[in-house]
Amino acid sequence: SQSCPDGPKRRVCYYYDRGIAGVDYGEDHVMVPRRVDMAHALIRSYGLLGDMARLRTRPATADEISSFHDEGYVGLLRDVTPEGFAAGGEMTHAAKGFNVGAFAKDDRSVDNPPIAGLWDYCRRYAGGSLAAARALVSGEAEIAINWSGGLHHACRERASGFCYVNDIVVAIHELLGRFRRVLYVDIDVHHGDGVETAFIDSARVMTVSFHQRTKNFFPDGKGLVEHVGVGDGQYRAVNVPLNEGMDDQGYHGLFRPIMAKVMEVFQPEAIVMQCGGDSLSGDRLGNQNLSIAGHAQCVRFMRSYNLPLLLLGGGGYTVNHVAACWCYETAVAIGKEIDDAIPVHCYDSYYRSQGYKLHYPVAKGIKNDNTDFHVTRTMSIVMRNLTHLEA
Ligand code: TV1
Ligand code: CA
Ligand code: ZN
Repeated sequence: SQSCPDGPKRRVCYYYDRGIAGVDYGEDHVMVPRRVDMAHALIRSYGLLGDMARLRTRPATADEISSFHDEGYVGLLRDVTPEGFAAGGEMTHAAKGFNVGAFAKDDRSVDNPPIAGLWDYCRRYAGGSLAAARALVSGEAEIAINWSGGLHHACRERASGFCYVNDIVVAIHELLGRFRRVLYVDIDVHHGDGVETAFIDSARVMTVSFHQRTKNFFPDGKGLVEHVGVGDGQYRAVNVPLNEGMDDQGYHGLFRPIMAKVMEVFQPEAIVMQCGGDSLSGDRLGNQNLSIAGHAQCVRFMRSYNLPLLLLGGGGYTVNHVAACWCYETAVAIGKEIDDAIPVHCYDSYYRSQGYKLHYPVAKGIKNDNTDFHVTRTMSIVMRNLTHLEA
């Protein structure tokens, strides 16, 4: 096969469903599913669709979703409607019990609204991750991509943090049918709590999350460096908490040695990577300072191990940044250099503020609260935990 700067080109499968683009969390909600359509439009305008096979799939079924989720919760996701919820009866009560439509404490915003087309949305983004996992299982793809997936907070019987169905857990279950050990890596700025909890006592799944851990930052109280997993999963949960303002250099100073050690001690047969774009500089929710190149360097690094790789989306609340990031990471997956100049396409006005360039500049004058002391301490605790898995 043709070579490229990061070694041989890979067989890449890509999932995109335009039924997801129109999903509306509410007019001032920060989660905007249209960013996936923006990423797709960029990917198409760069001509990258010709370098990938397109995954065409049916939406996930209730049975497939129930491989992880509670049946009562799945029933609610299927039945709840904005109108039924607004009526204020039994359905409203049931929905709130599953954290759908409930107000956050001391807060008037609803993280997980009972949106129109909710069940269809869940089935489509979970169906994409499942099809992507199956393409890796069959060997049809070496890398499979679903930017509409990566909803890492959803729990067995409740919605959390804009996530209803945990497509990641469903996809990992599928991978476990073929691969003995699966590594999960989460570079979203939030802790990957739903995935960590699902596999907290599993020896076959190792979870690693890099995330912001500052006062009141969601999900509060999760993802401490001391949280390492339990039972057979002990030392197979890795948490790398960060203060605000991490830059590319500092991030990689942690990411590379930690992931190299994880690969050495765990020896996975497949890798799932949640590529949340809210760790990028200038995000509406995150306070980190990564460039697109720095974010994508994490993908490049995991890709260099030449294992079956599932790439998923996640957070990302400054839509032009996240769309540019996922387009660039698609090119990295393929192994193709793409020009910094954004081609003329339907969303190009969104990139005016960044001079129609993919690689927008990181924010200047951001304080990096990750002191050498803090980073060295975190690194040494994580590395010491990992030595427990040495053969
Ligand atoms: C509606 C309208 C909802 C405006 C939510 C930011 C909004 C947030 C909104 C928001 C917002 C959160 C909490 C409060 C728990 C609640 C996809 C007691 C301007 C993967 C999920 C973050 C991140 C949830 C998801 C968080 C992901 N932050 N405006 N809500 N507390 N919820 O803090 O990891 O990226 O912010
Ligand atoms: Ca994370
Ligand atoms: Zn996030």
